[in-house]
Amino acid sequence: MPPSSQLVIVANRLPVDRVELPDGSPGWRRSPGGLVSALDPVMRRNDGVWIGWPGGTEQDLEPFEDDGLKLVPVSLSADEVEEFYEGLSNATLWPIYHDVIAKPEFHREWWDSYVTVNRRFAEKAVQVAEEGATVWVHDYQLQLVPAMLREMRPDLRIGFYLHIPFPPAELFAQLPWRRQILEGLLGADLVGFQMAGGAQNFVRLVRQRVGHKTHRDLVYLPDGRTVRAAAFPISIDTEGYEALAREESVLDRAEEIRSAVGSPRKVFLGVDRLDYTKGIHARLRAFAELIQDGEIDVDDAVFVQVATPSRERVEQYRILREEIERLVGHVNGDLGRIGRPAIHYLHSSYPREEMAALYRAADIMVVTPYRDGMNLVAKEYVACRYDDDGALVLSEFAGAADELRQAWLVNPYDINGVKAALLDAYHASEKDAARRMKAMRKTVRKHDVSAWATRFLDGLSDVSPHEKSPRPA
Ligand code: ADQ
Repeated sequence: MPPSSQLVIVANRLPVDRVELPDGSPGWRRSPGGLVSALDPVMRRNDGVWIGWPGGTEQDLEPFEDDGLKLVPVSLSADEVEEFYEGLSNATLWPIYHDVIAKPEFHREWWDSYVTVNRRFAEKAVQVAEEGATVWVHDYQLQLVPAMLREMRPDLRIGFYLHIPFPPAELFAQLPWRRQILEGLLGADLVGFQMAGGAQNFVRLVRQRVGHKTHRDLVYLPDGRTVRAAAFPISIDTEGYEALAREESVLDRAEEIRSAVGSPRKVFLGVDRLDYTKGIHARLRAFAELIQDGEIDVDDAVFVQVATPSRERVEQYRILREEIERLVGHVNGDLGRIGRPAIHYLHSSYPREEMAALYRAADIMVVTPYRDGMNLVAKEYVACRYDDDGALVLSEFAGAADELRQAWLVNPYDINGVKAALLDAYHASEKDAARRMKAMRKTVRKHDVSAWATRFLDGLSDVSPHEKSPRPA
Protein backbone atom coordinates (compact mmCIF):
# COMPACT_ATOMS: atom_id res chain seq x y z
CA MET A 1 0.00 0.00 0.00
CA PRO A 2 1.40 3.42 -0.90
CA PRO A 3 1.41 6.00 1.90
CA SER A 4 -1.28 8.69 1.86
CA SER A 5 -1.04 12.37 2.71
CA GLN A 6 -2.60 15.84 2.70
CA LEU A 7 0.49 17.14 0.83
CA VAL A 8 1.78 15.46 -2.30
CA ILE A 9 4.79 16.70 -4.28
CA VAL A 10 4.97 15.44 -7.87
CA ALA A 11 8.27 16.06 -9.64
CA ASN A 12 10.08 14.34 -12.49
CA ARG A 13 12.88 13.18 -10.17
CA LEU A 14 12.77 11.82 -6.67
CA PRO A 15 15.16 13.69 -4.35
CA VAL A 16 17.43 10.61 -4.13
CA ASP A 17 19.83 8.78 -6.43
CA ARG A 18 20.44 5.07 -6.67
CA VAL A 19 23.82 4.10 -5.16
CA GLU A 20 25.62 0.92 -4.23
CA LEU A 21 25.97 0.49 -0.47
CA PRO A 22 29.29 -0.69 1.04
CA ASP A 23 27.95 -4.26 1.24
CA GLY A 24 27.19 -4.19 -2.48
CA SER A 25 23.40 -3.95 -2.12
CA PRO A 26 21.47 -1.12 -3.80
CA GLY A 27 20.56 1.89 -1.63
CA TRP A 28 19.65 5.57 -1.94
CA ARG A 29 21.56 8.81 -1.43
CA ARG A 30 19.94 12.23 -1.08
CA SER A 31 20.65 14.23 -4.26
CA PRO A 32 21.99 17.72 -3.72
CA GLY A 33 19.26 19.56 -5.70
CA GLY A 34 17.80 22.82 -4.47
CA LEU A 35 14.19 21.65 -4.69
CA VAL A 36 14.70 19.08 -1.94
CA SER A 37 16.11 21.61 0.49
CA ALA A 38 13.22 23.94 -0.37
CA LEU A 39 10.53 21.37 0.17
CA ASP A 40 12.12 19.32 2.95
CA PRO A 41 10.73 21.44 5.82
CA VAL A 42 7.22 21.66 4.30
CA MET A 43 7.27 17.92 3.62
CA ARG A 44 8.23 17.14 7.20
CA ARG A 45 5.71 19.51 8.80
CA ASN A 46 2.89 18.01 6.75
CA ASP A 47 4.08 14.42 6.64
CA GLY A 48 4.12 14.85 2.87
CA VAL A 49 4.73 12.32 0.12
CA TRP A 50 7.04 12.88 -2.86
CA ILE A 51 6.27 11.13 -6.16
CA GLY A 52 9.02 10.96 -8.79
CA TRP A 53 11.22 8.93 -11.10
CA PRO A 54 14.26 7.49 -9.34
CA GLY A 55 16.36 7.59 -12.54
CA GLY A 56 17.24 4.42 -14.46
CA THR A 57 14.86 1.77 -15.68
CA GLU A 58 14.30 -0.39 -12.62
CA GLN A 59 10.66 -1.53 -12.59
CA ASP A 60 8.18 -2.09 -9.78
CA LEU A 61 10.02 -0.25 -7.00
CA GLU A 62 7.97 -0.04 -3.82
CA PRO A 63 7.33 3.19 -1.90
CA PHE A 64 10.04 3.74 0.72
CA GLU A 65 11.27 6.19 3.33
CA ASP A 66 14.60 7.98 3.19
CA ASP A 67 15.70 9.97 6.22
CA GLY A 68 12.06 10.46 7.24
CA LEU A 69 10.81 11.49 3.78
CA LYS A 70 8.12 9.33 2.20
CA LEU A 71 9.01 8.61 -1.41
CA VAL A 72 6.91 6.95 -4.10
CA PRO A 73 8.83 5.89 -7.22
CA VAL A 74 7.38 6.04 -10.73
CA SER A 75 9.19 3.66 -13.11
CA LEU A 76 10.12 4.45 -16.70
CA SER A 77 11.03 1.89 -19.36
CA ALA A 78 14.14 2.34 -21.50
CA ASP A 79 11.91 3.51 -24.38
CA GLU A 80 10.20 6.04 -22.12
CA VAL A 81 13.53 7.42 -20.91
CA GLU A 82 14.40 7.95 -24.56
CA GLU A 83 11.05 9.33 -25.73
CA PHE A 84 9.46 11.08 -22.74
CA TYR A 85 12.61 12.27 -20.93
CA GLU A 86 15.46 12.70 -23.41
CA GLY A 87 13.08 13.27 -26.29
CA LEU A 88 10.00 15.38 -25.65
CA SER A 89 11.17 16.90 -22.35
CA ASN A 90 14.78 17.66 -23.23
CA ALA A 91 14.95 17.83 -27.02
CA THR A 92 11.54 19.45 -27.71
CA LEU A 93 10.29 21.44 -24.71
CA TRP A 94 13.64 22.49 -23.21
CA PRO A 95 14.87 24.25 -26.37
CA ILE A 96 11.46 25.80 -27.16
CA TYR A 97 11.18 27.17 -23.62
CA HIS A 98 14.73 28.55 -23.84
CA ASP A 99 14.39 30.82 -26.86
CA VAL A 100 15.15 28.06 -29.38
CA ILE A 101 18.88 28.39 -28.66
CA ALA A 102 19.08 24.83 -30.02
CA LYS A 103 16.69 23.55 -32.67
CA PRO A 104 13.76 21.67 -31.13
CA GLU A 105 12.81 18.29 -32.56
CA PHE A 106 9.20 17.23 -33.02
CA HIS A 107 8.31 13.55 -33.05
CA ARG A 108 4.79 12.26 -32.59
CA GLU A 109 5.90 9.09 -30.82
CA TRP A 110 7.75 11.24 -28.26
CA TRP A 111 4.52 13.07 -27.57
CA ASP A 112 2.61 9.80 -27.11
CA SER A 113 5.17 8.75 -24.56
CA TYR A 114 4.90 12.14 -22.79
CA VAL A 115 1.13 11.61 -22.44
CA THR A 116 1.56 8.05 -21.16
CA VAL A 117 4.15 8.99 -18.57
CA ASN A 118 2.22 12.07 -17.40
CA ARG A 119 -0.79 9.81 -16.88
CA ARG A 120 1.29 7.40 -14.83
CA PHE A 121 2.42 10.24 -12.53
CA ALA A 122 -1.15 11.52 -12.21
CA GLU A 123 -2.49 8.07 -11.35
CA LYS A 124 0.15 7.63 -8.69
CA ALA A 125 -0.79 10.99 -7.17
CA VAL A 126 -4.46 10.00 -7.16
CA GLN A 127 -3.61 6.88 -5.12
CA VAL A 128 -1.60 8.84 -2.59
CA ALA A 129 -3.61 12.07 -2.13
CA GLU A 130 -6.13 12.07 0.70
CA GLU A 131 -9.54 13.74 0.30
CA GLY A 132 -9.06 17.48 -0.25
CA ALA A 133 -5.24 17.18 -0.30
CA THR A 134 -2.87 19.71 -1.83
CA VAL A 135 -0.88 18.38 -4.80
CA TRP A 136 2.06 20.43 -6.01
CA VAL A 137 3.28 19.43 -9.48
CA HIS A 138 6.70 20.56 -10.72
CA ASP A 139 8.17 21.48 -14.05
CA TYR A 140 8.05 21.06 -17.79
CA GLN A 141 8.17 17.28 -17.84
CA LEU A 142 4.74 17.07 -16.17
CA GLN A 143 2.58 19.79 -17.70
CA LEU A 144 -0.37 17.48 -18.42
CA VAL A 145 -0.60 16.19 -14.86
CA PRO A 146 -2.74 19.05 -13.44
CA ALA A 147 -5.66 18.47 -15.85
CA MET A 148 -5.41 14.69 -15.53
CA LEU A 149 -5.57 15.05 -11.76
CA ARG A 150 -8.46 17.49 -11.90
CA GLU A 151 -10.47 15.10 -14.01
CA MET A 152 -9.93 12.14 -11.72
CA ARG A 153 -10.06 14.05 -8.42
CA PRO A 154 -11.98 17.35 -8.42
CA ASP A 155 -11.60 17.47 -4.62
CA LEU A 156 -7.88 18.23 -4.82
CA ARG A 157 -6.19 21.58 -4.52
CA ILE A 158 -3.67 21.59 -7.38
CA GLY A 159 -0.61 23.80 -7.83
CA PHE A 160 1.89 23.76 -10.68
CA TYR A 161 5.31 25.39 -10.73
CA LEU A 162 7.47 25.84 -13.83
CA HIS A 163 11.19 26.07 -13.03
CA ILE A 164 12.22 27.19 -16.50
CA PRO A 165 11.09 30.21 -18.53
CA PHE A 166 7.68 30.14 -20.20
CA PRO A 167 8.32 31.25 -23.78
CA PRO A 168 6.78 34.09 -25.76
CA ALA A 169 3.64 33.16 -27.73
CA GLU A 170 5.51 33.23 -31.06
CA LEU A 171 7.85 30.43 -29.98
CA PHE A 172 5.32 28.41 -28.01
CA ALA A 173 3.08 28.43 -31.09
CA GLN A 174 5.57 26.14 -32.90
CA LEU A 175 4.60 23.26 -30.63
CA PRO A 176 2.26 20.85 -32.41
CA TRP A 177 0.74 20.07 -29.00
CA ARG A 178 0.45 23.65 -27.74
CA ARG A 179 -3.24 23.41 -26.94
CA GLN A 180 -2.91 20.18 -24.98
CA ILE A 181 -0.16 21.71 -22.87
CA LEU A 182 -2.15 24.86 -22.11
CA GLU A 183 -5.15 22.78 -21.18
CA GLY A 184 -2.98 20.50 -19.08
CA LEU A 185 -1.70 23.44 -17.05
CA LEU A 186 -5.20 24.89 -16.67
CA GLY A 187 -6.06 21.89 -14.52
CA ALA A 188 -4.19 23.65 -11.71
CA ASP A 189 -5.67 26.29 -9.40
CA LEU A 190 -2.39 28.18 -9.37
CA VAL A 191 0.29 28.11 -12.06
CA GLY A 192 3.56 29.56 -10.80
CA PHE A 193 6.39 30.94 -12.94
CA GLN A 194 9.85 32.31 -12.18
CA MET A 195 9.09 35.68 -13.77
CA ALA A 196 6.08 37.91 -14.33
CA GLY A 197 6.84 37.76 -18.07
CA GLY A 198 6.30 33.99 -18.12
CA ALA A 199 2.95 34.32 -16.38
CA GLN A 200 1.90 37.00 -18.86
CA ASN A 201 2.96 34.86 -21.83
CA PHE A 202 0.85 32.03 -20.46
CA VAL A 203 -2.28 34.11 -19.87
CA ARG A 204 -2.00 35.66 -23.31
CA LEU A 205 -1.68 32.24 -24.94
CA VAL A 206 -4.67 30.89 -23.03
CA ARG A 207 -6.76 33.81 -24.28
CA GLN A 208 -5.55 33.47 -27.88
CA ARG A 209 -5.34 29.73 -28.31
CA VAL A 210 -7.94 28.31 -25.91
CA GLY A 211 -10.31 31.27 -25.99
CA HIS A 212 -10.93 31.63 -22.26
CA LYS A 213 -11.67 34.99 -20.69
CA THR A 214 -8.76 36.45 -18.74
CA HIS A 215 -8.23 39.48 -16.58
CA ARG A 216 -4.75 40.38 -15.33
CA ASP A 217 -3.38 37.21 -13.73
CA LEU A 218 -6.69 35.32 -13.73
CA VAL A 219 -8.20 32.90 -16.23
CA TYR A 220 -11.95 32.28 -16.06
CA LEU A 221 -12.97 28.81 -17.16
CA PRO A 222 -16.42 28.01 -18.56
CA ASP A 223 -17.16 25.70 -15.58
CA GLY A 224 -16.84 28.64 -13.17
CA ARG A 225 -13.38 27.75 -11.93
CA THR A 226 -10.62 30.38 -11.79
CA VAL A 227 -6.94 29.73 -12.47
CA ARG A 228 -4.30 32.19 -11.33
CA ALA A 229 -0.95 32.58 -13.12
CA ALA A 230 1.71 34.49 -11.22
CA ALA A 231 5.44 34.86 -10.60
CA PHE A 232 7.14 33.16 -7.65
CA PRO A 233 10.89 33.62 -8.15
CA ILE A 234 12.65 30.64 -6.59
CA SER A 235 15.60 31.01 -4.25
CA ILE A 236 18.09 29.07 -2.14
CA ASP A 237 18.63 28.04 1.46
CA THR A 238 20.62 31.22 2.07
CA GLU A 239 21.31 30.64 5.74
CA GLY A 240 22.38 27.06 5.12
CA TYR A 241 24.79 28.09 2.37
CA GLU A 242 26.28 30.88 4.43
CA ALA A 243 26.76 28.58 7.44
CA LEU A 244 28.48 26.06 5.21
CA ALA A 245 30.74 28.75 3.76
CA ARG A 246 31.86 29.70 7.28
CA GLU A 247 32.92 26.18 8.22
CA GLU A 248 36.61 25.82 8.83
CA SER A 249 36.93 22.78 6.59
CA VAL A 250 35.34 24.72 3.74
CA LEU A 251 37.64 27.71 4.25
CA ASP A 252 40.68 25.41 4.32
CA ARG A 253 39.50 23.76 1.15
CA ALA A 254 39.01 27.18 -0.51
CA GLU A 255 42.66 28.01 0.31
CA GLU A 256 43.73 24.66 -1.06
CA ILE A 257 41.85 25.29 -4.31
CA ARG A 258 43.50 28.70 -4.74
CA SER A 259 46.95 27.30 -4.24
CA ALA A 260 46.21 24.31 -6.49
CA VAL A 261 45.43 26.69 -9.36
CA GLY A 262 48.73 28.52 -8.78
CA SER A 263 47.72 31.17 -6.22
CA PRO A 264 46.88 33.80 -8.82
CA ARG A 265 45.75 37.23 -7.72
CA LYS A 266 42.27 36.71 -9.18
CA VAL A 267 40.23 33.57 -9.68
CA PHE A 268 37.32 33.66 -12.13
CA LEU A 269 34.73 30.90 -11.69
CA GLY A 270 31.93 29.39 -13.76
CA VAL A 271 29.71 26.58 -12.42
CA ASP A 272 26.96 25.15 -14.57
CA ARG A 273 25.29 22.04 -15.76
CA LEU A 274 26.90 21.43 -19.14
CA ASP A 275 23.97 22.91 -21.07
CA TYR A 276 23.83 25.04 -24.22
CA THR A 277 21.57 27.53 -22.44
CA LYS A 278 24.30 28.44 -19.94
CA GLY A 279 26.56 30.46 -22.27
CA ILE A 280 29.77 28.69 -21.21
CA HIS A 281 31.34 29.14 -24.62
CA ALA A 282 30.72 32.90 -24.67
CA ARG A 283 32.33 33.54 -21.30
CA LEU A 284 35.42 31.39 -21.97
CA ARG A 285 35.90 33.07 -25.31
CA ALA A 286 35.62 36.50 -23.72
CA PHE A 287 38.17 35.55 -21.07
CA ALA A 288 40.56 34.13 -23.70
CA GLU A 289 40.31 37.30 -25.80
CA LEU A 290 41.19 39.41 -22.76
CA ILE A 291 44.39 37.40 -22.39
CA GLN A 292 45.08 37.70 -26.10
CA ASP A 293 44.49 41.46 -25.94
CA GLY A 294 47.04 41.71 -23.12
CA GLU A 295 44.41 42.94 -20.66
CA ILE A 296 44.78 39.90 -18.39
CA ASP A 297 47.96 37.91 -17.72
CA VAL A 298 47.86 34.17 -17.04
CA ASP A 299 50.29 34.72 -14.17
CA ASP A 300 47.76 37.02 -12.56
CA ALA A 301 44.40 35.35 -13.19
CA VAL A 302 42.88 32.00 -13.96
CA PHE A 303 39.44 30.78 -14.99
CA VAL A 304 38.00 27.72 -13.25
CA GLN A 305 35.07 26.26 -15.17
CA VAL A 306 33.12 23.48 -13.50
CA ALA A 307 30.66 21.76 -15.83
CA THR A 308 28.33 19.18 -14.36
CA PRO A 309 27.69 16.24 -16.68
CA SER A 310 24.13 16.54 -17.96
CA ARG A 311 21.77 14.75 -20.40
CA GLU A 312 24.72 13.02 -21.98
CA ARG A 313 22.65 10.87 -24.30
CA VAL A 314 20.96 13.85 -25.99
CA GLU A 315 22.86 14.70 -29.17
CA GLN A 316 22.94 18.48 -28.67
CA TYR A 317 24.63 17.94 -25.31
CA ARG A 318 27.28 15.66 -26.79
CA ILE A 319 28.03 18.27 -29.43
CA LEU A 320 28.22 21.03 -26.82
CA ARG A 321 30.64 19.03 -24.69
CA GLU A 322 32.96 18.53 -27.64
CA GLU A 323 32.80 22.23 -28.52
CA ILE A 324 33.63 23.39 -25.00
CA GLU A 325 36.45 20.90 -24.61
CA ARG A 326 37.92 21.87 -27.98
CA LEU A 327 37.78 25.54 -26.98
CA VAL A 328 39.48 24.89 -23.62
CA GLY A 329 42.18 22.88 -25.43
CA HIS A 330 42.77 25.70 -27.92
CA VAL A 331 42.87 28.42 -25.30
CA ASN A 332 45.27 26.54 -23.04
CA GLY A 333 47.40 25.44 -25.97
CA ASP A 334 47.68 28.95 -27.38
CA LEU A 335 47.71 31.10 -24.25
CA GLY A 336 48.82 28.95 -21.31
CA ARG A 337 52.33 28.48 -20.01
CA ILE A 338 53.87 25.46 -18.30
CA GLY A 339 52.08 25.06 -14.98
CA ARG A 340 49.84 28.02 -15.92
CA PRO A 341 46.83 27.00 -17.96
CA ALA A 342 44.45 29.87 -18.63
CA ILE A 343 41.40 27.71 -17.93
CA HIS A 344 40.98 24.86 -15.45
CA TYR A 345 38.12 22.77 -16.76
CA LEU A 346 36.38 20.14 -14.61
CA HIS A 347 33.64 17.90 -15.96
CA SER A 348 32.26 16.62 -12.69
CA SER A 349 29.62 16.87 -9.99
CA TYR A 350 30.53 17.85 -6.42
CA PRO A 351 29.03 17.81 -2.94
CA ARG A 352 27.70 21.08 -1.50
CA GLU A 353 30.82 21.55 0.66
CA GLU A 354 33.04 21.60 -2.41
CA MET A 355 30.68 24.00 -4.16
CA ALA A 356 30.83 26.36 -1.17
CA ALA A 357 34.65 26.11 -1.15
CA LEU A 358 34.73 26.99 -4.86
CA TYR A 359 32.48 30.01 -4.24
CA ARG A 360 34.77 31.10 -1.39
CA ALA A 361 37.83 30.65 -3.62
CA ALA A 362 36.45 32.77 -6.46
CA ASP A 363 36.97 36.53 -6.79
CA ILE A 364 34.77 36.86 -9.84
CA MET A 365 31.78 34.60 -10.45
CA VAL A 366 30.74 34.51 -14.08
CA VAL A 367 27.15 33.47 -14.89
CA THR A 368 26.26 34.11 -18.53
CA PRO A 369 23.24 32.07 -19.64
CA TYR A 370 21.49 32.95 -22.90
CA ARG A 371 18.27 32.16 -21.06
CA ASP A 372 17.72 30.74 -17.57
CA GLY A 373 14.58 30.44 -15.44
CA MET A 374 16.37 31.74 -12.36
CA ASN A 375 19.97 30.47 -11.92
CA LEU A 376 20.64 29.39 -8.39
CA VAL A 377 24.42 29.41 -8.79
CA ALA A 378 24.40 33.24 -8.83
CA LYS A 379 22.43 33.30 -5.56
CA GLU A 380 24.61 30.62 -3.94
CA TYR A 381 27.72 32.64 -4.70
CA VAL A 382 26.21 35.74 -3.10
CA ALA A 383 25.13 33.73 -0.03
CA CYS A 384 28.72 32.52 0.48
CA ARG A 385 30.34 36.01 0.32
CA TYR A 386 29.67 37.01 3.90
CA ASP A 387 32.63 39.43 3.88
CA ASP A 388 30.82 41.43 1.19
CA ASP A 389 33.71 40.81 -1.19
CA GLY A 390 33.75 39.14 -4.59
CA ALA A 391 32.11 40.20 -7.85
CA LEU A 392 29.22 38.70 -9.78
CA VAL A 393 29.02 39.04 -13.56
CA LEU A 394 25.49 38.03 -14.49
CA SER A 395 23.52 37.65 -17.69
CA GLU A 396 20.49 39.87 -17.98
CA PHE A 397 18.68 36.83 -19.42
CA ALA A 398 18.83 34.90 -16.14
CA GLY A 399 15.76 35.29 -13.94
CA ALA A 400 18.17 36.13 -11.11
CA ALA A 401 19.08 39.40 -12.86
CA ASP A 402 15.71 40.80 -11.85
CA GLU A 403 16.65 40.62 -8.19
CA LEU A 404 20.45 40.89 -8.34
CA ARG A 405 20.43 44.29 -10.00
CA GLN A 406 23.79 45.27 -8.51
CA ALA A 407 25.71 42.56 -10.36
CA TRP A 408 27.74 43.44 -13.44
CA LEU A 409 24.90 42.73 -15.86
CA VAL A 410 25.79 41.55 -19.36
CA ASN A 411 24.23 40.49 -22.64
CA PRO A 412 25.98 37.16 -23.34
CA TYR A 413 25.46 37.55 -27.09
CA ASP A 414 27.66 40.66 -26.97
CA ILE A 415 31.18 39.31 -26.51
CA ASN A 416 32.70 42.79 -26.32
CA GLY A 417 30.18 43.68 -23.63
CA VAL A 418 31.06 40.53 -21.68
CA LYS A 419 34.77 41.36 -22.02
CA ALA A 420 34.18 44.89 -20.74
CA ALA A 421 32.19 43.61 -17.73
CA LEU A 422 34.81 40.95 -16.88
CA LEU A 423 37.51 43.57 -17.00
CA ASP A 424 35.50 46.03 -14.97
CA ALA A 425 34.81 43.41 -12.29
CA TYR A 426 38.50 42.42 -12.38
CA HIS A 427 39.61 45.99 -11.69
CA ALA A 428 36.73 46.92 -9.36
CA SER A 429 37.65 48.75 -6.20
CA GLU A 430 36.97 46.99 -2.91
CA LYS A 431 34.49 49.68 -2.07
CA ASP A 432 32.47 49.33 -5.26
CA ALA A 433 32.42 45.53 -4.99
CA ALA A 434 31.35 45.65 -1.35
CA ARG A 435 28.54 48.08 -2.03
CA ARG A 436 27.16 45.83 -4.74
CA MET A 437 27.58 42.61 -2.77
CA LYS A 438 25.98 44.05 0.34
CA ALA A 439 22.84 45.01 -1.56
CA MET A 440 22.62 41.62 -3.26
CA ARG A 441 23.12 39.79 0.02
CA LYS A 442 20.26 41.68 1.55
CA THR A 443 17.96 40.52 -1.27
CA VAL A 444 19.03 36.88 -1.09
CA ARG A 445 18.67 36.79 2.69
CA LYS A 446 15.18 38.21 2.58
CA HIS A 447 13.93 36.12 -0.31
CA ASP A 448 15.11 32.64 0.51
CA VAL A 449 13.68 29.35 -0.60
CA SER A 450 11.46 28.82 2.41
CA ALA A 451 9.84 32.22 1.74
CA TRP A 452 9.30 31.02 -1.83
CA ALA A 453 7.57 27.77 -0.78
CA THR A 454 5.41 29.59 1.76
CA ARG A 455 4.34 32.23 -0.76
CA PHE A 456 3.38 29.60 -3.30
CA LEU A 457 1.36 27.50 -0.85
CA ASP A 458 -0.34 30.60 0.56
CA GLY A 459 -1.17 31.70 -2.98
CA LEU A 460 -2.59 28.28 -3.72
CA SER A 461 -4.91 28.25 -0.73
CA ASP A 462 -6.12 31.74 -1.65
CA VAL A 463 -7.17 30.68 -5.14
CA SER A 464 -8.59 27.40 -3.98
CA PRO A 465 -10.07 27.87 -0.53
CA HIS A 466 -11.38 24.52 0.68
CA GLU A 467 -13.66 24.53 3.62
CA LYS A 468 -12.73 21.11 4.88
CA SER A 469 -8.99 20.88 4.41
CA PRO A 470 -6.63 23.42 5.88
CA ARG A 471 -3.70 24.72 3.82
CA PRO A 472 -0.46 22.79 4.48
CA ALA A 473 1.44 24.17 7.50
P1 ADQ B 1 19.43 24.33 -13.49
O1 ADQ B 1 19.37 24.59 -14.95
O2 ADQ B 1 20.02 23.04 -13.10
O3 ADQ B 1 18.00 24.50 -12.77
P2 ADQ B 1 20.62 26.30 -11.53
O4 ADQ B 1 19.50 27.14 -11.09
O5 ADQ B 1 21.89 27.03 -11.69
O6 ADQ B 1 20.34 25.57 -12.91
O7 ADQ B 1 20.81 25.16 -10.48
C1 ADQ B 1 21.89 24.28 -10.54
C2 ADQ B 1 22.11 23.65 -9.17
O8 ADQ B 1 23.05 22.58 -9.32
C3 ADQ B 1 22.73 24.64 -8.18
O9 ADQ B 1 22.15 24.45 -6.93
C4 ADQ B 1 24.21 24.26 -8.16
O10 ADQ B 1 24.83 24.43 -6.91
C5 ADQ B 1 24.18 22.79 -8.51
N1 ADQ B 1 25.40 22.43 -9.28
C6 ADQ B 1 25.83 22.97 -10.42
N2 ADQ B 1 26.98 22.40 -10.81
C7 ADQ B 1 27.28 21.47 -9.88
C8 ADQ B 1 28.35 20.55 -9.71
N3 ADQ B 1 29.37 20.45 -10.58
N4 ADQ B 1 28.30 19.77 -8.64
C9 ADQ B 1 27.29 19.84 -7.75
N5 ADQ B 1 26.28 20.70 -7.85
C10 ADQ B 1 26.25 21.50 -8.91
C11 ADQ B 1 16.66 24.74 -13.22
C12 ADQ B 1 16.46 25.99 -14.06
C13 ADQ B 1 17.00 27.21 -13.32
C14 ADQ B 1 16.32 27.34 -11.95
C15 ADQ B 1 16.37 26.02 -11.21
C16 ADQ B 1 15.52 26.06 -9.94
O11 ADQ B 1 17.10 25.85 -15.32
O12 ADQ B 1 16.81 28.38 -14.08
O13 ADQ B 1 16.99 28.31 -11.21
O14 ADQ B 1 15.89 24.94 -12.01
O15 ADQ B 1 14.22 26.42 -10.21
